[in-house]
Amino acid sequence: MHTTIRRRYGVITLIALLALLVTSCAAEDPALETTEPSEEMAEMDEMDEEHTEDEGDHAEFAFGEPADAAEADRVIEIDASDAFAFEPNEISITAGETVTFRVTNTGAIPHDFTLGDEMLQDEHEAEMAEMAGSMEMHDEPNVFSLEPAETKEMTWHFPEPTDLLIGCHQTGHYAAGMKGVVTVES
Ligand SMILES: [Cu+2]
Repeated sequence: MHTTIRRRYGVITLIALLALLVTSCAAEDPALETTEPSEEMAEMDEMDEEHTEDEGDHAEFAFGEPADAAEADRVIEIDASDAFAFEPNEISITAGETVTFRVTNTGAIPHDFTLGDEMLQDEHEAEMAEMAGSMEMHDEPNVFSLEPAETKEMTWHFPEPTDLLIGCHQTGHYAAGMKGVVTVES
């Protein structure tokens, strides 16, 4: 008798506990639904932004870093022309220098200017080929596009000797030789 009652009490207590648990969970549920997913999404948005920013500044470039124009030791004027060429197309920089590239599109068609090592240029060429015509390229710290007659500047700090290239990745331009050699010497 005693054991049956005890067991019954036990079962009732268990059911009561379960009910309590379910209700409290249910009470928390709406809160979970309303706050957490949006917080998660906000975090994901932030991560996306950070990710884009990372891709943007390439936070660690292997060849120095973007710098303020005011920090430039000198300005190098470069013309980008419809002859699919940069002029000059050989640039010499001393390690430690901060340089502003002032690039002018002297042509009648759009050009762009990408600073990077050969691997970066090749990657960018592939990216541009992939999205040709589908979307407009946006400027990055080491990349900008130039409408006809437009001039833009890029200031870069070069801490170490390295071999770099400048390139235009409008469809067919790079392959046609629209590139230049940037040598950072010790
Ligand atoms: Cu070009």
